[in-house]
Amino acid sequence: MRNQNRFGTGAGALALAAFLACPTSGASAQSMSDVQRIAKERGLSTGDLLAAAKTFTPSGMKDEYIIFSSGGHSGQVFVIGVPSMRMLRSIAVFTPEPWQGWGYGVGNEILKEGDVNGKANLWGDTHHPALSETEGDYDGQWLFINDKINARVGVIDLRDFETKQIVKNPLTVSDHGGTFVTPNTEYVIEGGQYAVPWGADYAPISEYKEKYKGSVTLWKFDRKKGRIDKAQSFAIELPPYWQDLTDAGKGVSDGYMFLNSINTEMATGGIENKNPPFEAGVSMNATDYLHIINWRKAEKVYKSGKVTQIKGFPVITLQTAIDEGLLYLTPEPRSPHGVDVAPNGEFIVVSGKLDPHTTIYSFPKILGAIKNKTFSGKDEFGVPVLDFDTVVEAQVEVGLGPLHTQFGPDGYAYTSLFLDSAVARWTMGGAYGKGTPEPDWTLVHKTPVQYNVGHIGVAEGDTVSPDGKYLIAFNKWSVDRFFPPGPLLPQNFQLIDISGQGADMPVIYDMPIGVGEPHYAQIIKADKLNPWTVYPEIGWDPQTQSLDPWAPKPKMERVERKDDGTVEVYMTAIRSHFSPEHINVKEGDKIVWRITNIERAIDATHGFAVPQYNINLSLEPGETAKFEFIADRAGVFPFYCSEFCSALHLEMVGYLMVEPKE
Ligand code: K7E
Ligand code: CUA
Repeated sequence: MRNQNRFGTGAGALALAAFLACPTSGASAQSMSDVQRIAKERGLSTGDLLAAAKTFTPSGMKDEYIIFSSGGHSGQVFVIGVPSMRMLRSIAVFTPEPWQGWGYGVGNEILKEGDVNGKANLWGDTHHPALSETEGDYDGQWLFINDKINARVGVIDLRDFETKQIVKNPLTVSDHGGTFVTPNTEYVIEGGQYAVPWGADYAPISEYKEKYKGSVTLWKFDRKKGRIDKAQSFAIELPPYWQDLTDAGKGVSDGYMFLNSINTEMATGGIENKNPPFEAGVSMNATDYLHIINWRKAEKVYKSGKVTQIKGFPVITLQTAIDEGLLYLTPEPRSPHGVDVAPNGEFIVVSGKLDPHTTIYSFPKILGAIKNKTFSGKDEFGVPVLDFDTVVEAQVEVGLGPLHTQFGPDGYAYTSLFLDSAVARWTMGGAYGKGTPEPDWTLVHKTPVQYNVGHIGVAEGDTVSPDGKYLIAFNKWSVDRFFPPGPLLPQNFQLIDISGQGADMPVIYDMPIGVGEPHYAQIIKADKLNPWTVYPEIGWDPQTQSLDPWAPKPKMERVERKDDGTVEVYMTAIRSHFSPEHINVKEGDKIVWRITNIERAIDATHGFAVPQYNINLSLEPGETAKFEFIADRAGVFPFYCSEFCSALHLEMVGYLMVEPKE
């Protein structure tokens, strides 16, 4: 297995010799013979050495690309550098995370926005991150991420890589077709998944067709506020097919969006009653439906007021969507996973998991079929079905279990093959960009990966201008690739060099992910990101991204007892002390504690941890935080800085003294 990604000696070795002949670390004499000796000792091929040369990133050298990866069950987002595949940080979103203090004193209100019917749900099943776009290209400003289990969307500000908002979908219980953005981030799209009655209210499953609903929600994004504006958001009712992935049109298809579905059978399972299990029930039809939605028209319909309020949320009903001509269906190979719009927006690629082809739809042909009413019929709910042969441009046999497609800059498309455990490269030659040397619509090469690849990500590969260069296979199983840390094995991100043409696309790095199962990730050019390294001013509140007038500053440190008995603490933190250091309160007091990190040095982060009260903050340079608690336990509680900020870090401490009532 291990040898399949190796390639021979020759030109590669020469290039490598030149690369390695130049010592970078000032170490003593280094020569090619040392390289050869070590390679021999470790059993490395020339291909391995070349892969190392392409990925090894010496200390201080920065990565060219940044991955924003879903954190899977961790409910977070992972930030990883490419090509080094070094994990840079996780971003806490749906799950409390103590290093960042998320849910332990900071971010508590934002986590609370994610409560479901008043109940905390402190994990997320994150699947699809979406970077904000301007004219269909990543602009490096915002990041959105869905939580499939509870139909929630998180909003992350890429100035400080922190979560600013969580919205809970009021209509549906689970989402999968999110998050995807429209080309100018007008809307964040959140498609549902498993059909339920509105709001997940009860209705017997025997009333599935009447009471269970499909839907897609368009969350309006307000760039100025950096928040989803719920008051300008709306949803569209869809048939109770399980809508799956989504993509927004761009270029020629700007204004449209496309959604897959996986249960047009409307199977309701029940293996215990001798019904076909869901797995078989939802795969009986030869085809499912690709949903084609004119979202600009939907926006007009919503703005004109032709909506029904359901669960306090405006919904364009299925009947209105049909009457207004904003929803069409067309057959697609059954049980598809990805729907991916090519860079110029002309082609839409769908893969049915049980069909070895990718199916390529032509957007101009779709428009023509809508205009000419070239329907092959209507579905049960009266939605017009566009004739398949009229709207399909091509089908390419790529291999077994095709899932997701991404695009390169040169007319290549890439599709993950779950069953083949491979990534297929095929041509849309001449369809956009420079065009490949191979003829149109041809499978060019398959690179084996280990194992069971789900999504793939090409650098900027879902934008109007893909960079190519790198592709990452997000593999579900790692089996024998790493030391087994018990029976629960990590997932495996495999980096593939796609800068070559034809069959030249070797795997060059493996990165285990042992903290949840990431699904999708987007890969952005690092120079498009412009994060702060310290907060702009001392006393900055990251939740509002503005100066907090209440933030404690030097010489303003104090403890105040208010008339209502509330105790307010105004504290500063700097290497290597807190001020004040004694906090005396009485049992039962309500404490409002404000603390500012008054450092201006990069990386001078302080922690703030209080034992027995479940409090831990992370205070980055300039940051202020406010947290509240009832001092309901009498005693002596040494609080300390939980970040190793300085040599005297152990001395960065103080005492919270809670005097008993009597
Ligand atoms: Cu797992 Cu996009 Cu949720 Cu495919 S999805 S792998
Ligand atoms: Cu501040 Cu440790």
